[in-house]
Amino acid sequence: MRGLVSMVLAALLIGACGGDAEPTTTSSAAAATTSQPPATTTTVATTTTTQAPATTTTQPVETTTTTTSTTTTTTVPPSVCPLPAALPDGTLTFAGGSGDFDGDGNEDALLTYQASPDMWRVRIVFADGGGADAAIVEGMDFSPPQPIGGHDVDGDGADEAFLTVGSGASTAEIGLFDIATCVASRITTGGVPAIFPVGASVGAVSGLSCPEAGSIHRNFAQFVSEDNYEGGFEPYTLAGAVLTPGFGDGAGFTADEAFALAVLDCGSLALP
Ligand SMILES: [Ca+2]
Ligand SMILES: [Ca+2]
Repeated sequence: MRGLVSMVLAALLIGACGGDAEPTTTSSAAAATTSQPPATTTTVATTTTTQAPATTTTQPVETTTTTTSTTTTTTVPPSVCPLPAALPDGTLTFAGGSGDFDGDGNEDALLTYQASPDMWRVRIVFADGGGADAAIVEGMDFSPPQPIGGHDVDGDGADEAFLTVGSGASTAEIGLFDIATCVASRITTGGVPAIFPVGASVGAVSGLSCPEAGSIHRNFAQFVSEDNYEGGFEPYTLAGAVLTPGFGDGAGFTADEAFALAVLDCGSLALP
């Protein structure tokens, strides 16, 4: 009996072990097959999307290069005033004045010349070629007009032209020209050409000063008694080619103070 029971137990044990071994082999084979396909699909998708944006960024750069080349073409034509006719040989000419009359930063030449026995003219020759030319109304031949130079009276960046337009016994008379768009115009006040005498005689003293940008002062003093002069200044404001007088002030001067007024005091300008 005991021998039969142990034989049955042994047979049962062998049967149990053989049944357990088979399921293990099937589950490992199935897991390996499912993990492979997803890995292949994701790699293809990523490579296709990164290439498309790269192509779109290259095109706008090419369009900007075309616009820059068009801007360079506009700087080529310069605006130059026509150069007045050359002066005939032997023309009586006074040269030596200069200033920046068109405000381009370059010194231009200022000269006066006798156009006919009773007519003098002023000429500006710009540094970049071209010029402006105008008649001097005084036109006297015994005291020829002479160039002084340029000073920016109204502070617009371009000099006004100063020249002598005549002379008294002991004074020089100064006239001014405004130069705008290739044209020189005599600066006027009260509808007539402005004239500023500079000098001193025994009884009277007069001068011209440019104390600040935008104004010009006529200074004057008259003899009253020994070492006693009375005078003052009259300010003018320049707009275009017109000087408008403002409110001046009076003062008493000693003889030394009065004679110190008898100068041209506008920047670096000096009487010829
Ligand atoms: Ca100039
Ligand atoms: Ca000016």
